[in-house]
Amino acid sequence: GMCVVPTVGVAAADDTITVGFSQVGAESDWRTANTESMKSTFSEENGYNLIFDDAQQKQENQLTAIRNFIQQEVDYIVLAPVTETGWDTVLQEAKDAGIPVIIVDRMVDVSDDSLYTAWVGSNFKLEGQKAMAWLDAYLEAKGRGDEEINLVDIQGTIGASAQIGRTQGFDDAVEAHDNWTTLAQQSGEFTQAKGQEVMESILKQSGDDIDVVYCENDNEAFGAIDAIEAAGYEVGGEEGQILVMSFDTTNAGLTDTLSGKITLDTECNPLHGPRVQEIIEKLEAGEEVDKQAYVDEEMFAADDTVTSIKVDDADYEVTTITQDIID
Ligand code: GYE
Repeated sequence: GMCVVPTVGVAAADDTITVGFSQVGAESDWRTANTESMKSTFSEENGYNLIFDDAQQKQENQLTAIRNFIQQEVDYIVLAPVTETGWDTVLQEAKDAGIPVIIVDRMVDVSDDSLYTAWVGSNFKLEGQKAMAWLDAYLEAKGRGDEEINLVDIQGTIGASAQIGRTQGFDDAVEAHDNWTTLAQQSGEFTQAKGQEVMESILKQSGDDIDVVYCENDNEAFGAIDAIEAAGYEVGGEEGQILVMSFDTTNAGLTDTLSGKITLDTECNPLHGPRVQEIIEKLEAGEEVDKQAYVDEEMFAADDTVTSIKVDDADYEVTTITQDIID
């Protein structure tokens, strides 16, 4: 057979690019997948030295991490910001040190957008709009378009782009329907434990009245479903059941969609490692990069009641979940 000549595995020390990555935390399955994507992309074999910092959902920890990266004179700083505001000072420090900053996943809200080089992530408001357009079409198709519908919003971490956009999509849709009412709107911090706790207290107050629970991520949905079932209610898309909607399309989320516990799961793609790598490679080559780039995302429903929806005149397909999509 052929003799395969091994390529040299490790780049020369001088060529290694050092990346400091300030990660939000480990609050959700989405986050775990995102961390894995970043770690496997910025590996030694790929010519990188990754300094990874988990901020445990605290902005102050992220500020400390970024200042450490500056001290260590990393080549690039990558920031997944927990919330949008409060970054001006530390990003100015990075800029003064001449270190490019790439924002990933959630957004920063800064007065001067030269404080970061590029951002890549999801259009969270569009995710929310798509989900609520699906709900409208779904209830219509079930003959419930004129019924009084009571909704609960379990929000993400308050002030995070993913929360701001998804809550906006929810609020706008409720506002646009005279027969839709928000019964409760509270943060579940994007975690299963908090999602369950918040749902338990809402069920105690108004369990019998709830038609729809809009969870701003899958882990909150897992907690909410546990709480709903423990209180003796059924989850699902039929009248008399509590319809659960979610975001992220994690493996476990799609599994719950397949079983019908989640009626709609809207995708949020966590695999940003290669996208950030592409930005860094372009910058290394002296090429221009997009200031902001959105990722395309799909929607997965438990059944085929609704197969497409419209937001702002654009059409979006809704895929009916099957086992092979999860595999
Ligand atoms: O939806 C959630 C995670 O910012 C898109 O953060 C991310 C969100 C994601 O905790 O599961």
